Parts: sequence; C-alpha cells; structure tokens
Amino acid sequence: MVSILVPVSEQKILQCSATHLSGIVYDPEGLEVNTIWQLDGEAIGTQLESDIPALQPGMHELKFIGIDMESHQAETTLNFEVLADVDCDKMGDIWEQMQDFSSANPLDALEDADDDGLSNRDEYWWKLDPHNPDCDGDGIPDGEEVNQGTDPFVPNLELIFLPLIMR
Ligand SMILES: [Ca+2]
Ligand SMILES: [Ca+2]
Ligand SMILES: [Ca+2]
Ligand SMILES: [Ca+2]
Repeated sequence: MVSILVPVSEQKILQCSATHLSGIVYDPEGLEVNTIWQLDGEAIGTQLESDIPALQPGMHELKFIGIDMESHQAETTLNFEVLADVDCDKMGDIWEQMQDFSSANPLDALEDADDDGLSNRDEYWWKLDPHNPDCDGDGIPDGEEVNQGTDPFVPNLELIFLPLIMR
C-alpha cells in the first residue's frame, strides 16, 4: 500500500518555492519496499521525504510507486497546481494583477498599501483585501487582529455592542 501525504490533491503551490514531498508505504508481509517518485512521467526521487526544486507554473502529475522484494507494485497519483509568481515575491501573479500590484516587482510585497500593519504579502497569505485596512469593519485594523490572534474576517461583537449597552 502506498499513500502521498504531501502535497494533497489539487493543492496550489507558488512558483519559486521548493515543493516538499512526503509519502508512506506499508507492506502487509513486512517486506522491504523500494519507492519511486515520478513527476509528469519522470523519476525524480526514491526517498519517502523529498524536496523538488521550483517547478514551472501549471498542473503537474505526481505519482508515488512502491515495489516490494517480490516485485509486487502499488502506486498512487495526484495532481497539483503551481501558480505563476514571476517576480518570486510569494504573491501569485493573478492576485497581484487583480490588486494593481506589479507581478514583475518583488518589492511591493513588503509594502503596506492600506497602512493596516500587514504587508501586502501577509494580506495575500491571509486572503485579505490589501486595500481595505479593516476587512470585517469592527474598527480594529487587520494587522492588529492578526497580531492579537483575533479573526480579521469576523467582527468583534463586544466592541460593536458594548458601547450600545453602556448607553
Ligand atoms: Ca508575485
Ligand atoms: Ca510583485
Ligand atoms: Ca496592509
Ligand atoms: Ca477588523
């Protein structure tokens, strides 16, 4: 039996970052099992844990094969997607274009377009709106919410209702 733990099926990985692979094998007879990773039809490794260098954007097919000493074979396949990030700033091209950032300039990742204490890159990571400093409209800036561990998508009701009750 073989199984791929990482990546998961349909996972989206940004261009420029290495892709980590992790798999497990189990042989009911307890025989030693040799493993092979195949990416888009080409053998790329034999270890259970492995890193592969940055890949071209697009869909990729990953296959994990186990072969025991008696040549019994098992395999599993999944697809994952590499999202274009031409300037390697860890913000995907499509999102950068949508947000009016430059997909050819990595420096904009460190800027804070809405001045809420979160860099544009962190906004991408949190799936927030980099042009709205308070996505849930509760008066606490997104950056402060992330730092304090409150959810920037869910208004803090106490803050909204407390002043009303106090009246
Ligand atoms: Ca980018
Ligand atoms: Ca950029
Ligand atoms: Ca920001
Ligand atoms: Ca907020």
